[in-house]
Amino acid sequence: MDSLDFEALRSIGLTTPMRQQLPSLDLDENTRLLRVVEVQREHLLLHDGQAEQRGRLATALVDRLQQDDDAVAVGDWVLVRPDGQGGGHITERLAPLTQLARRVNDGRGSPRRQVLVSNVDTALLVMGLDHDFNLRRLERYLALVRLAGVDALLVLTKADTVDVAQLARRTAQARDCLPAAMSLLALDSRDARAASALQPWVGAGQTLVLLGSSGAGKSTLTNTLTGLQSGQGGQFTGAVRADDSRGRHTTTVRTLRRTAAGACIIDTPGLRALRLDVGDEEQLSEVFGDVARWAASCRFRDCRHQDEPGCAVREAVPPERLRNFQKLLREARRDAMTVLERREQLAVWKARGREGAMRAKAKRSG
Ligand SMILES: Nc1nc2c(ncn2[C@@H]2O[C@H](COP(=O)(O)OP(=O)(O)OP(=O)(O)O)[C@@H](O)[C@H]2O)c(=O)[nH]1
Ligand SMILES: [Mg+2]
Ligand SMILES: [Zn+2]
Repeated sequence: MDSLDFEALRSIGLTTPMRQQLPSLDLDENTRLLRVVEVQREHLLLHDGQAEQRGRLATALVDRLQQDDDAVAVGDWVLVRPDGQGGGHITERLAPLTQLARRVNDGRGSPRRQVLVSNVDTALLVMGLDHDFNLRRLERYLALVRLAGVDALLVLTKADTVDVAQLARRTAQARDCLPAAMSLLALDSRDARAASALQPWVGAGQTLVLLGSSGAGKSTLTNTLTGLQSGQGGQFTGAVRADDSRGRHTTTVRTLRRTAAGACIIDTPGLRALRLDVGDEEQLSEVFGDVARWAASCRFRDCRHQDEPGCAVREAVPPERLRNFQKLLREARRDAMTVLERREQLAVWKARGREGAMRAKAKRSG
């Protein structure tokens, strides 16, 4: 491991807590540490801060992670051994410091956890000030980052397409949805000045992810930050539909790139559906601070703010916001149940397997 070039690795986002995991791992002089910059169907693209190479995941690693509903994602750090053909064999994944994940249906009716990205310092929630503007969706994204413990910032794009009054109105509406400490910017993603506005979050070695619906301007902003043009080494961007500002899902894979200022930025495809991963009431209450505050004034301590008399929350919180809170809460809890149940089920199967093996052994020796 002495052969690792830590300065180069830092330039692709290696942090001290991540580096501290290295001594506890099984390493030899052939092992390399690389960051996953893109996940493709057949292989992964990996980077060490100097050059890109391909790698394939060891089946044992995939299986082991799958047992915990986990998977290697863009932003992860992996240990790689040369495969003798210019590529690498990925044998280990370092424990991620953060993971953004959602629930997706696996086609057989049961929800599965899908890891979107790993090891990001900041999430940029990107939303257009045009028809893309949607506070309920924003609340959903806020819940996503809160559940993952990732700091976030709201970036309202297409500020150039709305008049001053609309800009002020929508900015204020968005502000009301955000936790007090969260920052908000309104900008034109195509404008080079967007890069200076984002300067506090795009320092060297920082990792950011862009999240938001298709057409919001994520790839446009990525290009402004990397200084690359669409198609000329930069991300492809695509026009939105005129009637509803919807994008056409131009970006199809998550890709990590470096910005001109030395940060790592992960551009993602617009999510068609964002179902929350496991969460609890306390985490969601941080996103809906007003609900938690008013709840203290409800007549009943266990008020669900549904039809109870003397409910202060129903009095104070806009009904569509309250409905969204309750919906997100149900979603996060329901999935928490299924994960727990699945874990228990797995433990039972394992125990049965062990008992069976023991009985077979006893039979053989008896
Ligand atoms: N006027 C204006 N146009 C913008 C702005 N941001 C993005 N656009 C345009 O909006 C369209 C969609 O932008 P993209 O960057 O491709 O959107 P995206 O979020 O990457 O979309 P997907 O890859 O489909 O998820 C493009 O035509 C951009 O030029 C902005 O701030 N102002
Ligand atoms: Mg895109
Ligand atoms: Zn209440």
